[in-house]
Amino acid sequence: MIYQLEPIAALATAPGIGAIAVVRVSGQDAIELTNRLFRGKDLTQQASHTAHFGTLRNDDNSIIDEVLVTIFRAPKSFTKEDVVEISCHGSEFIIQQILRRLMQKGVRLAQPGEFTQRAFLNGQFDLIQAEAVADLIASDSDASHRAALTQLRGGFSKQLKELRQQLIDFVALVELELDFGEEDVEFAHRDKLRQLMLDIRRVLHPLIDSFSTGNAIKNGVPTVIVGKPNAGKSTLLNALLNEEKAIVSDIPGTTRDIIEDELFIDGIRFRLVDTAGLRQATDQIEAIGIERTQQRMRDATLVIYLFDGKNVIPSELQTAVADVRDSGKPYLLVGNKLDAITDEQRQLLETVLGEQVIWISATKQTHLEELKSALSARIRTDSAIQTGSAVVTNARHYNHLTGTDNALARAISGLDSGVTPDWLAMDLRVALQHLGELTGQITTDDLLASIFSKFCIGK
Ligand SMILES: Nc1nc2c(ncn2[C@@H]2O[C@H](COP(=O)(O)OP(=O)(O)OP(=O)(O)O)[C@@H](O)[C@H]2O)c(=O)[nH]1
Ligand SMILES: [Mg+2]
Repeated sequence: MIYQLEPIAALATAPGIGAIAVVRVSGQDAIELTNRLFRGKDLTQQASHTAHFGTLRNDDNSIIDEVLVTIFRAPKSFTKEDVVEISCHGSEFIIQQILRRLMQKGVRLAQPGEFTQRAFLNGQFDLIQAEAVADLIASDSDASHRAALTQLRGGFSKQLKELRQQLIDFVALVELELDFGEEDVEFAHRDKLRQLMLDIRRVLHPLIDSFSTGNAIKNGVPTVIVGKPNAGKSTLLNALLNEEKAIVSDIPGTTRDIIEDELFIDGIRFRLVDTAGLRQATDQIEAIGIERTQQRMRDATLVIYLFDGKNVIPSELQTAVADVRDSGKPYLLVGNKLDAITDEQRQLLETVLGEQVIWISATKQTHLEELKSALSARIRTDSAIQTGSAVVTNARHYNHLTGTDNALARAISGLDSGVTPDWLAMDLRVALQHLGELTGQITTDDLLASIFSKFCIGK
């Protein structure tokens, strides 16, 4: 069922001066109302998906602009309503005049995200896809663009919708059992139900796991540079960023606070964090700095452990590296000051450490490209990014995915311990609620308002 709501209009292109701007009108009588301002062909008589040159006029017949009007007839449009796109000259004044004239004819200004909301309500796509539209517009890196595009194309929602439908069928059977009360009947085949729940959880888990990657794609991979004082962490940060962001000196303990900036490598955004060197603090401020370093290390997705290849005690280094390894975080071991050491020293350290070291010179900027490739390789080995499969980037999705998973886990353990149908039905209903809210089959006005208000006007 397609609904045509009252006509709305907004500038669909970015505000400001441009060669062309597009004003979009959507809703009941959008074509007829636009036609009242238009001199050219009679738009109401034209086929869908056709463009027409003409002028837009004031009531006194004076010209506002020469325009190209494209018409889309319901349901073959973005909103599935009648839509008119008016391409005019990109002047602020012209755009305001056109919108003003449309208002005079009974069109109202669109709210942020209202076009997309209508598209959603008319079943153009589900909620996950609608949210992907917002992500797509906001995407500013190759990886976030790809993640949004995968979701827009249907991503994981189609599969989840199908599984939800199967689960609904089971819940109906379980609830039928409740109607029979005391009689000991079982309409819902327990083994099949169990299998279905396991299947759903199998779909959920990679999605839930992908959230940390998804979040990293969207907001940048938190990458922390740690190491002893004077290892050259700040020099490395500056070299990677190509600017003198952090203070460098030969005094150990120079950096005391967190310094952070973004770096794009192969289309992935890294959030590089320089930290205070790790050692026994000599004063209170340094102690706070070191505590912050440790916090950042816990929050990081990737750790660069940097050590000074020249001033190093091998056994100490071994212990420090073991600590990093024990933290369980993915890390890169980077040896600095390659310019100041001999090949023998380098080999000795490699033997002691027994793992791969990326050797660089931060001051001379040698092997920085190797380090960058290693960083991007570490993130790209994540299969989700590599295969372009669906990645969860949205906290709302993540919450409902985990909510579904927890409810199903409870239902399964309930099945195993032989709970009564009413308990089972309760957990299943919670799972269905989460799944429904995830794909937008269950919505509330508040939820929709909060999602679509994050869009910009004209979307
Ligand atoms: N020879 C040589 N010296 C370097 C290199 N990288 C850094 N240094 C020097 O090492 C000293 C310490 O550098 P920083 O970048 O301040 O070291 P840091 O790890 O940030 O030190 P803290 O902030 O005190 O923890 C400075 O004198 C740098 O010039 C390098 O590749 N080769
Ligand atoms: Mg420093």
